[in-house]
Amino acid sequence: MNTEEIDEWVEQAFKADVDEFSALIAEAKELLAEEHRFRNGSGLVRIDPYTVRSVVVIGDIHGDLESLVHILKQREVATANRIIFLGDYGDRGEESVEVYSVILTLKMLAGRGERVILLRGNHEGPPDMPFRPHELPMFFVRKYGERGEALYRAVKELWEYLPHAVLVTGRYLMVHGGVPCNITSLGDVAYAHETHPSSSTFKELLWSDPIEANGCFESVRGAGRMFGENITAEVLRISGVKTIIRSHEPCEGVKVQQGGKILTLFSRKGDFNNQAAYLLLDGGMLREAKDANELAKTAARIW
Ligand SMILES: [Mn+2]
Repeated sequence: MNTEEIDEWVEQAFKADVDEFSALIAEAKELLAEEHRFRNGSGLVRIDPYTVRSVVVIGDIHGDLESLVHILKQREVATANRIIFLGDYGDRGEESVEVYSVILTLKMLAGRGERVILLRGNHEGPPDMPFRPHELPMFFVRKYGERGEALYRAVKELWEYLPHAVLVTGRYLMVHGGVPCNITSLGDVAYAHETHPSSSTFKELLWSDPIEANGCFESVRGAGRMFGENITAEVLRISGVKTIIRSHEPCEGVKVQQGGKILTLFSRKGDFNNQAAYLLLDGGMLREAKDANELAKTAARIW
């Protein structure tokens, strides 16, 4: 992809009629469903750091089309072997509908093989995990009238096929929210969507936040938990990785917590922050496992 192509996707995102948008969502859903079957229903995507040369990680977008387009136009993003989004595509930003259009276009053009990975955030959760603000349905109706409701329903169906974690073997574990307080294996992460709601693992992956303490605490969000450094250390051990990369909390692009075990990455500019960032993992960042302090230093900031 080059900048002219991306400009065309944006133009199309603004002018797409209902039928065009509906076709895009249907095609993307088919591709995502196929990838989901290929993983045997697992919500965990595995990346081998020895066969992949470069990985770009992008945090919450929340309807910030300008930041998304800025990131996609960077040469290192266009040439990356994998582009991973950490979830939360719509809501908050006025251009949520257009963000969906661009992201799904990117997904379709990348084709099979999980080159573009769209993780599930708490704003793409199952029907029994309500969240707010949720303006996406309103944005669809504002733009497309009554038929916008059907587009929104189609997008919601697509969420069911999104994976919710990425493991870069021996290096990094990526999720939207945080790590669960009571897991014994990576299989618990991989099939968290299937054990939901009898287990809270899925909710914690999508909702939780780190805290500078030990233990597990009730979250002020009313969903998920606050997880301490000892919990993170145990999940790192189970996963065989060094660092958790997540999004979910607004920050000035990046934030390091728990002695470098946690990197928070935020890729939208808006209500709570003036700076956004994305992360390029290549060379030594893939050859060796780096902690969040080292990752934060290389993160590319967007002003
Ligand atoms: Mn979130």
